[in-house]
Amino acid sequence: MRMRKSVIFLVYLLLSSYLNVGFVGFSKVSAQGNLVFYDDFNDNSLDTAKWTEDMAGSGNTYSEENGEAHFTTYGHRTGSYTTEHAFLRSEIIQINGWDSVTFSGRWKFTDPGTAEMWFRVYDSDTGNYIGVRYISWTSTIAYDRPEGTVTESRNAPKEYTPFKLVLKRDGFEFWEGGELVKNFSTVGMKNASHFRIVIGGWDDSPKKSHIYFDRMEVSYEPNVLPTTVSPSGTTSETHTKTSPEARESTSDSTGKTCGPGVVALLAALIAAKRR
Ligand SMILES: [Ca+2]
Ligand SMILES: [Ca+2]
Repeated sequence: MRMRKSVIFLVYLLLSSYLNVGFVGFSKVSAQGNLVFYDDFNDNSLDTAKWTEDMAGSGNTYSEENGEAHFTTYGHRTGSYTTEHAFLRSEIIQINGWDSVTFSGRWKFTDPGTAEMWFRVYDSDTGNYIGVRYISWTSTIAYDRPEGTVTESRNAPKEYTPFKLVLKRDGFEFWEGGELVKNFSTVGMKNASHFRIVIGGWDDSPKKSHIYFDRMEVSYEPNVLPTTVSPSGTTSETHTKTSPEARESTSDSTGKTCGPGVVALLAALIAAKRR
């Protein structure tokens, strides 16, 4: 009878030991970024909590239809985008303690020829911005940053193409069609925490152009580096950023805390046998 109780207790120990391992296994750190802004434009009505229309000059319009954001631009030969454009300006997107921020979406410029298609990210506190513009009449792409604009030869996508702009503390990357197109250094946005994005375009020639955006998304990777103060008083970072794989192996090694449990189980078994 005493032996049976011991066996039941051992089974209990065994089960709790395995359950413990199971729970440790589930506590892996997510490798996903944190989504802070999203619009798929699918309800064919502008979400005015997320966007403000900014139209200048007759013939410049925005419409949300067919599940996409559609801009029509038309110019009046003023020579300045400030008086002829079709933009959507986002709400302020607040992100504190970021390691990187990713601004992504899909875009197309179905009749490039006389307009500029814009994607721009502002730091609303300083007015600094980074962004990408397709200047269709010269078949160039312009990368804007506080340190100056750089242009290169590149054609705007006529079919929907995914793009993203990844902001880091010391630069930004422009990706299109899943490929890294450009990598820039810039420190003008490194302290930004209130972001505003601008999508749309402008045209100087009296000809209608059509620009489309869809599935706009903003997500970020948090800066999770813990800091400690050493005896000398200097602050140092104790951890380098871990990859998902490294986190997993850390988690697995934590899982091995079941080791002492198994040892205790064996000791209890031996003790029970002796009885
Ligand atoms: Ca909508
Ligand atoms: Ca859509």
